[in-house]
Amino acid sequence: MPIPQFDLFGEPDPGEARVELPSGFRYQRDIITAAEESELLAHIRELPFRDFEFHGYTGKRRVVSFGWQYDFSARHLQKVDDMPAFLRELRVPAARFAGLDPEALQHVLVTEYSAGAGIGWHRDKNVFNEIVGVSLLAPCVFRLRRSVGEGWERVNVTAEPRSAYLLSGAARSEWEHSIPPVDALRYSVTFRNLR
Ligand SMILES: O=C(O)CCC(=O)C(=O)O
Repeated sequence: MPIPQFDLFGEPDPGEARVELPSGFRYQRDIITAAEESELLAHIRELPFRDFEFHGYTGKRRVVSFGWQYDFSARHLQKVDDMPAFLRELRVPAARFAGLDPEALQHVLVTEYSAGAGIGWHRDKNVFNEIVGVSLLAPCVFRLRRSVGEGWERVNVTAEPRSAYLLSGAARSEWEHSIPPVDALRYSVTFRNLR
């Protein structure tokens, strides 16, 4: 069965069923300018990334956290270095888009996806509440699915560079998300608040 591709800006084809985004999912293009993206990338490239490790498995992506970090081996949150100023600045438009207080977004994860890297199906850990993700550089397919009867209901959204998405409500608690391998370097900056 074809997966609904959510075209956020185009006109629906005549006779085509309108695709419903999961409740609690929001998306907005261009929450920062191209100049701001370039400035951010200059800082991001200097961050102390390490390979993502999950129960002994090393993923293809590299990550760094600030504020708090989820330790997948110990299965708990630990306090880590405070967010650098450039991430606190990005948190302001990200929080405004999501209708949240910037100060409430106490954790940030910066992820580097080299060409060929992606992320498998998952829901974020329950220690976190809402998630606001900002995408930089290459676009990716942001896939969402939830279990319905014997199968899955699926929606795909293109996460464009400089855009933001919000996962809250059912999109956060009922739906899983994943990103298939990207074609070229992409970074995401995901802000989360703690439950
Ligand atoms: O890269 C993204 O936008 C999604 C990241 C994600 O799903 C995660 O780190 O759990």
